[in-house]
Amino acid sequence: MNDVRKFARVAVLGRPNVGKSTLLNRLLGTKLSITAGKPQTTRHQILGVLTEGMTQLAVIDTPGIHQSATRALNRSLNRAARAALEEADILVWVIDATRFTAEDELVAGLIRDAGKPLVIVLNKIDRIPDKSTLFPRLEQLSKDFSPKSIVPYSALKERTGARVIGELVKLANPGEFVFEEDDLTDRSERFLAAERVREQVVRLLRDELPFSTTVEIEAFEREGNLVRLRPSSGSNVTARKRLSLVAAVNNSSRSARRHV
Ligand SMILES: Nc1nc2c(ncn2[C@@H]2O[C@H](COP(=O)(O)OP(=O)(O)OP(=O)(O)O)[C@@H](O)[C@H]2O)c(=O)[nH]1
Ligand SMILES: [Mg+2]
Repeated sequence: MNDVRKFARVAVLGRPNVGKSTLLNRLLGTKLSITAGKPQTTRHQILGVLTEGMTQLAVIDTPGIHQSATRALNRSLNRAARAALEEADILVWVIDATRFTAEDELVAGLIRDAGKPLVIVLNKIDRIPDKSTLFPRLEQLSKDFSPKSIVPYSALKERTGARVIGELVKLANPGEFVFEEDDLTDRSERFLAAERVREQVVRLLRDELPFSTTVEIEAFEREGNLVRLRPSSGSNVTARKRLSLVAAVNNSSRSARRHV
């Protein structure tokens, strides 16, 4: 069996802000998806490719599934998450161990209906002082959702995603690799650069930031190891806020540039 290649599409799902993108980065061992302490940071499906020996996992980070789907942007975020769920062979449901909300219930319903192999990651356990309180939670989740496994985890504190990867490798079915073994993502450097700038903008401006802010890279030039970016931001903001947004984009591009 060890010389048979395996491939699986994995969707990372959950309500906003539970740590899905932080988990994806941990699984890949590198920063691909942007993270922030603000809900709805992830705006698109972000594919990370993880090739471990004979197994390739195409792991898709998704926007948090949420209830207030009245705005067009909100609806499109939910659509992106549902599409990933439909295409996946395996589901990873990320739950924040400190809080289970009505939005978690919403995700729970979708996951139950999908009836796909499920790994539950009970994340942020570093914030639970008495770990023994987790046992009844684990038992209840196991009873309610019959997951293949539940991994109590801290995407922030643990160095690797090895335990989660181990569970996913076990669940992958035989199949040819879809990506090259050294592929990390199907996203362009330009997209990733725009995301890094948006991450800095979200982190710097937090509540001041209009919900619909986008970042575009107008110019992307390589000079040896240096990447020169000209980012711009679009959103409906007042002149005063626009000034701080422009300043944040400029600062952000400086700090994002170091990471691209
Ligand atoms: N304490 C703690 N914080 C965490 C952990 N994992 C993630 N976080 C933090 O939780 C916040 C949200 O993390 P993200 O990875 O951006 O969450 P997300 O689920 O991708 O959020 P959306 O993209 O908005 O749906 C960030 O401030 C992370 O640093 C964890 O295990 N412990
Ligand atoms: Mg995210």
